Amino acid sequence: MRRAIVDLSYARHFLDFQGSAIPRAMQKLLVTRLSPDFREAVTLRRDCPVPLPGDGDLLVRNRFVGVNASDINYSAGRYDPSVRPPFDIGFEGVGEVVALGLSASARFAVGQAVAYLSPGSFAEYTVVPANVATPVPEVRPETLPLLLSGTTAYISLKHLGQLSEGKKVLVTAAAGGTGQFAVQLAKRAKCHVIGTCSSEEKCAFLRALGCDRPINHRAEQVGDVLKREYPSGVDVVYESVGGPMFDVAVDALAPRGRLLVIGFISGYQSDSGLSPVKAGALPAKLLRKSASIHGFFLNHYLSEYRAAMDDLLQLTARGDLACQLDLGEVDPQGKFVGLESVFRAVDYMYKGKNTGKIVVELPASAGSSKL
Ligand code: NAP
Ligand code: X1H
Repeated sequence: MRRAIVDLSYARHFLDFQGSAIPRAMQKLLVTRLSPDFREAVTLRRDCPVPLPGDGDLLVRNRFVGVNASDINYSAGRYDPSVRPPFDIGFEGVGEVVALGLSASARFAVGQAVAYLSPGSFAEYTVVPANVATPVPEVRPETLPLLLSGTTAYISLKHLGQLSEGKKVLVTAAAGGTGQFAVQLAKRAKCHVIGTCSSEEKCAFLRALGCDRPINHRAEQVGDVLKREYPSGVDVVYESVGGPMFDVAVDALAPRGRLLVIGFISGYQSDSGLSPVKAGALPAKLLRKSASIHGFFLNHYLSEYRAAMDDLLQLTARGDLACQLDLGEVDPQGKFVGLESVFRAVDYMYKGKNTGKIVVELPASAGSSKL
């Protein structure tokens, strides 16, 4: 059922935003059956009603949406096993406010550019609680990598990393959406940074970020490099690949080393979602080195989110933090434009093709029926 309109001025905005009416119908991606195979789980619907914002909400017209490794954990129903399809998908977006509820109008206005982390961004329009939206100076894709990928690196390293000058930090999937920030933040903490990736082009990107020792895992055995060049081990690992890479990382830990489990992307596409880690040997390995493993899930650190986002925005505004986007320019089928290209962008990520954060552009002039 459509929610009641709470305020007449807002009703006027809703009907007529800068001369162009908000459509009645829109496109969105919907999870229609649970599966880690994104194409199997997700359907593009063209005839969905544009939702109405409640009192504390914004209605955002999405212009750029972020693709995340965990979109397939979400489409597999792993986030909340009690939720049944159909449900919305997409974690984050940047766009403009086109309508809003009365109490949201204290901080926002129609036309305001916003960035947000909230479910349901793979849609032309998304209702976003005003308290999870960040006002931004303009609708630019460069804010997107900070929202989930940047804050994950920032909060996990700050709260669990215990970084200090001279520590050796290993970042896996270092040239990806979140890895790029882990590399730069560890460099800002004056650490020595080793980063894994899958190509010479990504190694060059990592060098440009300040990474001291990029390792192309297709050209060199990561475990061999670490044993040879870092015989006393690494102090901190930012680990998001899982499988054999996780075992390599555990073996590389220095005495009192810390391993942050950020993810295990190599396991997400399998039905169980479980990573083939040799967990049986872990207790002895950790005890022998007084080493620690820390799981990290951003949703459990939301109290730290606002401060992290503010700091990241300042760092990028000052030019002290690079924010690499991958809009699909080098994909043979071209840039990721339109909701239908989210499928292609997920494939691209799982083929290991991306450098930086994958972003899909949603053109302003999507054709839907007007009110
Ligand atoms: P991303 O790093 O931009 O892209 C994934 C990268 O992982 C690829 O470019 C590729 O890099 C590698 N890769 C892809 N498929 C792989 C596979 N099957 N096996 C091994 N490596 C593979 O993705 P992201 O969205 O930023 O996510 C990166 C990791 O961070 C994921 O594990 C994700 O779950 C995690 N994460 C965790 C949180 C949290 O709250 N804990 C939040 C955000 C992200 P290479 O070139 O290096 O092979
Ligand atoms: C309540 O806490 C959680 C935490 C993670 C609930 C679900 C998950 C989840 O589905 C995730 C997840 C979320 C974000 C991310 O970046 C990586 C991962 S990995 C993962 C998961 C995968 C397979 C499973 O069997 C269980 C969790």
